[in-house]
Amino acid sequence: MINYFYRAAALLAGAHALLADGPQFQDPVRIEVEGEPIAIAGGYTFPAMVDLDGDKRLDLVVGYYRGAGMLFYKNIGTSESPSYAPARSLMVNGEPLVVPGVGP
Ligand SMILES: [Ca+2]
Repeated sequence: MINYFYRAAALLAGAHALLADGPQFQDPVRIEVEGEPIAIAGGYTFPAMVDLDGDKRLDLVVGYYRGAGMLFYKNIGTSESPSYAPARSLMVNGEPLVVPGVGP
């Protein structure tokens, strides 16, 4: 029992050290397009940064729950200082992409 206690204490101490040295985040900022914060009506959004068009600048891709679609915001700035074009729906064979199994 005592050995278990010491092991648990060592694990907690290790977890505390990981938290102290873990990732450091800046304050959140609103991402804007043409001077207005992005607002997506689909709810439960799932943003990701990816170079979707292969121009070596990270774009913003946002999936959303209601409608199960995905929006593409092309980065027209740089990866270090991004600026985004208005959203376009991701399309498949001329139709808006819909993620199966997502949505109400
Ligand atoms: Ca890109």
